[in-house]
Amino acid sequence: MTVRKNQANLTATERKNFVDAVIEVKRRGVYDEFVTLHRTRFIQDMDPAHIRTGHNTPSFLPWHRQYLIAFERELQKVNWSVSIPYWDWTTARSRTGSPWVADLLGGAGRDGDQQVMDGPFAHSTGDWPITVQVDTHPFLRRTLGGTYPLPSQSDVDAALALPTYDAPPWNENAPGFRNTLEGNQGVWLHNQVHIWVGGQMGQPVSPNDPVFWLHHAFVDKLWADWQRRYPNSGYLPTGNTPDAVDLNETMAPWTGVNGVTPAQVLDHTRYYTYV
Ligand SMILES: [Cu+2]
Repeated sequence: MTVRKNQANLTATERKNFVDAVIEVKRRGVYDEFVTLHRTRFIQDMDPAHIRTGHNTPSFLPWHRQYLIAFERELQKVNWSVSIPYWDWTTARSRTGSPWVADLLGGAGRDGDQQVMDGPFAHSTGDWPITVQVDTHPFLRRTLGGTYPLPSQSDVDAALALPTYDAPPWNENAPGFRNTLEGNQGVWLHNQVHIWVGGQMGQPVSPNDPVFWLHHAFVDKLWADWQRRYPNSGYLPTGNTPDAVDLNETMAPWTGVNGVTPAQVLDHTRYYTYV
């Protein structure tokens, strides 16, 4: 059984195993397929010609849950004991503490070009060339900080207090839990964390930074917390919604016979648990 842990509680061995597995998935060429998938999805989600399935839409949470499950499977092909840790940014708020340490993700980028200079994903290691990108920089970039701080526990509590999953118009203007957690309503939550990390994390190619997985694992955990708090509030919409993925509709790119619907991933304990 896969158990996802708070990154702050990983042992030195667990940190090393996670980092080694991420680098091996990159070496196999599979990591960059995940980056490309996210970029393609993100760009299509901004295009009115496509039904959104990953961003600014109800399936934001189940889409990313499935995306993390698929990535975690790749890590476990390398080392069965590895899972995706989560970064609780309501408590781990320092620019220099874990996960921004040399034996996990490395730290902030340097002044000027924002290049990450330490840790396993520094360009100088040779293990982390950025090939799926929006600019010409071949190195991982981060700022860690900026105009606005990381979201706080009270920001999270305000989102968790909303008992309705989502509502019309099912987009970035919708009231409800999903859009508030995504960070389009009121305080920026999930979106603000992308902006705070900066560099590639602020772009459609955000999975280039391995912190993407730790951030989205925490967002996924918050959804799981919300699901436990409101057992009678299910995923919405449930049917006949032309501009959104309904409960039993597949989410691109997981379509066809082996497609994945929101309904199939609502119970995360079929795949992993959080401690
Ligand atoms: Cu995200």
